Amino acid sequence: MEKTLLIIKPDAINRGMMGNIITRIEHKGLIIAGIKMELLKPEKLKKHYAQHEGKSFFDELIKYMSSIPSVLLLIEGREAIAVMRKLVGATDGIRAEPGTIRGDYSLSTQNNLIHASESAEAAQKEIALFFSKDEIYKYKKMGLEWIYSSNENK
Ligand code: FUP
Repeated sequence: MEKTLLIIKPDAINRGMMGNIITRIEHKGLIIAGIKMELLKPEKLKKHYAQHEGKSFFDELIKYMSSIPSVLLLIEGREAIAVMRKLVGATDGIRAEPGTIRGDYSLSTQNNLIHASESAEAAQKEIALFFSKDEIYKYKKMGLEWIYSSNENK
């Protein structure tokens, strides 16, 4: 099973979307292996968004992301990284497909509600940045036999 890192961002918290977003993830059948609220510090955010350092939107992005707490999720499932990227949709809410989280609820590139790791390498780095070992739970979730076939579950 693959793991991916999600951030429910400050705009989603302020707009009361936290529950809705978590419900979509649960209804898809993904497992929540870690969940916490954290006021993300600029230093940590600068590491997370290092690839965007120097771009015109960078300072504003760090300011917005550190303005109020976010909710961090560690999600597990078959091809969880690709599945979550699809559920999240394109970066700009205006271009994101209807049915995706951003496509349904965002009209912005910055205020786009949620982050999901873009690759296995990014997921590994981001999980290590945001979760300590004792915040990650391994448990047998009931009902997985209804989510996956017996082949897929192996
Ligand atoms: P995504 O992987 O879809 O979250 O998008 P990116 O990694 O390209 O961008 C990360 C974040 O930077 C976005 F979620 C919002 C912010 N951003 C802007 O504010 N303006 C831009 O033009 C591009 C990205």
